[in-house]
Amino acid sequence: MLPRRIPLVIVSTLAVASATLTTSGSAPATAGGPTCFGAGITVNLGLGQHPTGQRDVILGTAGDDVIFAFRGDDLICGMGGHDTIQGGGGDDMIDGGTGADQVSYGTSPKAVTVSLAISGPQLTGGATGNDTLVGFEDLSGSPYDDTLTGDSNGNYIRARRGDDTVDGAAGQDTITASLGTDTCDGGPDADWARGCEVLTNVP
Ligand SMILES: [Ca+2]
Ligand SMILES: [Ca+2]
Ligand SMILES: [Ca+2]
Repeated sequence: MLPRRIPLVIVSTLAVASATLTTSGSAPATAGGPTCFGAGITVNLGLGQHPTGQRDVILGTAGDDVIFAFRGDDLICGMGGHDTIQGGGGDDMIDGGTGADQVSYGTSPKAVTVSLAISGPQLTGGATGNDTLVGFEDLSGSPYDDTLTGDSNGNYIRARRGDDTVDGAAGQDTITASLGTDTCDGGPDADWARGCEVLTNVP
């Protein structure tokens, strides 16, 4: 666990509004992705602050954060560590940062359609808004009938309940499905899947 002086370094760097976000012990935010620059941090998890139902600009810590942003068009930076992030309602811009990060739609009230291969805004369906996802390796769906797609990297995709359609795309993917009739395609490379009723491209 890094000391809490780290966020103080981040805040001073943000004021510069440079193209990279560098902190001691943490790599820059993902190139080309959403950044926390210019908008002003409203929720600094390193300072013990909590997201609200309004528009938040959320800065994670260098450790493993679990972030739920509630409603509002949030800007969320997971930063270092293996983060699990739920944008909630609203049009969110979410950057997992470094580490194996998971974007989750676990509390979505409706089914979602999400692809990690789309770098720009994507209409995720239901009440979860038009989200922009950057820097995520792992994807977790809703309890409903989701369509979940990975990218060219090795992804961990959790379909959860519902009749889900999952496509891992390239990379060595891990797919898990739960109750419902799930259709899973591992895509190229050696993938692993569990709980899929219809399974293709998985050895
Ligand atoms: Ca991270
Ligand atoms: Ca599901
Ligand atoms: Ca993949």
